[in-house]
Amino acid sequence: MMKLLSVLLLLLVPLLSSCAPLLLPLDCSDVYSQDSSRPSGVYTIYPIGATSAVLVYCHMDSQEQWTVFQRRLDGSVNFYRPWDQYKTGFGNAAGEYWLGLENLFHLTQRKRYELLVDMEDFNGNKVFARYSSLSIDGESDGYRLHVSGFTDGGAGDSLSAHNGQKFSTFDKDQDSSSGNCAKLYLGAFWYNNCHHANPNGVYRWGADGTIHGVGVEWSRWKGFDYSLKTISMKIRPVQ
Ligand SMILES: [Ca+2]
Repeated sequence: MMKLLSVLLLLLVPLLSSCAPLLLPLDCSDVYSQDSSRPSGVYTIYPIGATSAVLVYCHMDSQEQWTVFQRRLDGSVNFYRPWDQYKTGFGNAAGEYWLGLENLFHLTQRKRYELLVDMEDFNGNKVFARYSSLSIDGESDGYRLHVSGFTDGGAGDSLSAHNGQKFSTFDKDQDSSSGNCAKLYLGAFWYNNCHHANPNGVYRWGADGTIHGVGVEWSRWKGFDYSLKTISMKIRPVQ
């Protein structure tokens, strides 16, 4: 009897362990579907498979679960960083961070996503912009942005002008300007010639026109010389 049991175990263990990777959450909607009592907070997801564990902030409610890939809150993290850091990600999932272009690429390869951009000024006003489709290409195509289907939540559309652009950092200029937009506007983004939004710009606490356009900006809402209090970019699978 004991012998039979141990043989059964020997057969079962590899079976169980080969099933385990299927349970690894790809994004926050997977985290939620495994346990719908889970509140907003930091969770581990696996955008590129079992060895790709990464911490992420999940915005959870019973209707919608969002995987945050960019978040500014308080100016505690420097976002003026080179290509390799925008590729792999940086910051703190409990605070300000960038999830990483490689993670975002793999996520948008695996599922179809929509995008929500939430933002707030220093007077407590909150608005959003929503896009019914977001994906990016791989690194060999410059992590080119594909965004469409704008819905206005009071913020206006500052992102469609960036559709089709490659991502640029100060050390990798892939923008549509003869200059270097990342250096000119002290950020990193899917710069065109150059920007209508600069969410990875310099955190500078509200209205400041000292150097044009370098703040954490969403121009259709607050213009080019108002740096937002908070902004976050998040995705969820299209149902
Ligand atoms: Ca350029």
